[in-house]
Amino acid sequence: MRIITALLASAALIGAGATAQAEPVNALAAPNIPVAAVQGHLNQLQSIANSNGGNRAHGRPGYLASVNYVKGKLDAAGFVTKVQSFTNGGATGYNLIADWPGGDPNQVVMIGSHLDSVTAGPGINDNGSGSASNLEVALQVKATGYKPTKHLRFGWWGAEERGLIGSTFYVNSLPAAEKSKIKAYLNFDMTGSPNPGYFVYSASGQPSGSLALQQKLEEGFKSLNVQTELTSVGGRSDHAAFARAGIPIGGTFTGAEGTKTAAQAAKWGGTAGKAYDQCYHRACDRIVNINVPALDRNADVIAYTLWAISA
Ligand code: DPN
Ligand code: ZN
Repeated sequence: MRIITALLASAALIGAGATAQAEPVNALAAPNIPVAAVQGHLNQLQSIANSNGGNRAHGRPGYLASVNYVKGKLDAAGFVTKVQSFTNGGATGYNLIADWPGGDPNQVVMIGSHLDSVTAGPGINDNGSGSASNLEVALQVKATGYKPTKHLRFGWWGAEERGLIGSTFYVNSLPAAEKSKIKAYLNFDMTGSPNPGYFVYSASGQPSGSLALQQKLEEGFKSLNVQTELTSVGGRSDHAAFARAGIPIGGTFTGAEGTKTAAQAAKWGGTAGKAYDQCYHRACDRIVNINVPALDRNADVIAYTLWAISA
């Protein structure tokens, strides 16, 4: 679905008699993220799990193969990538960090997702969904020739499922001066739940600056005519380490083991009384465990928000 708010806004300005000027590139609308491309990345993650014992878990070969898949796409697009290793539970884990060259190095906007699955299954919704979406958003930065004012950085975290290990390691590894350059961190963990809710992380109790991120994410859904609810994800995902460091955070979520209410089914469709994701942390978290419209809308909202806060 194409987000045209910014284009309509500029057309309205011209119509109101403002001097027509060439719009700066940065004011152009964020791209519509092609959901078929996101699904293509998910298919690759599924096949990586299939050929590596059925999962992409920390310390298992399917995890490193996942890192290498994402890294290969980013390298080919011109990102500067780094693999950061750490040890957890006697096994080596990896974070993948990708910087888009350019932008103000003192104003870093970061988006991230965990790339590991649990050992029980391939982790396609949890969290192939956020990982594949962020990957395609990154590739669209290149494809659209976007030249953000701020510096863009993407992170794919290891060992989230073992207690937010990779993201915590990354934040702790940054000197104070580097931490203070990160002006925003957006987290995408489970964005294609099969019985989806449309949740935006609540800024309440989060570092100052988080409310503006919450509102941008809400605005993105609003432009798609999708109603949202706020959710307090607390310390359940990789934004937590950034929040502890005082960095403004935000994110979206389509639900895990929680049950969809009747009111939610009325506004979002799907099945009341059933979990948002019945395959949460199970072997059945496969390609068929993805709601494609939810995946599509969230990917578009990721791009909408990233463009809006980095222009
Ligand atoms: N952190 C997620 C997991 O990997 O299991 C689940 C989750 C995401 C829960 C976001 C709440 C909010
Ligand atoms: Zn999980």
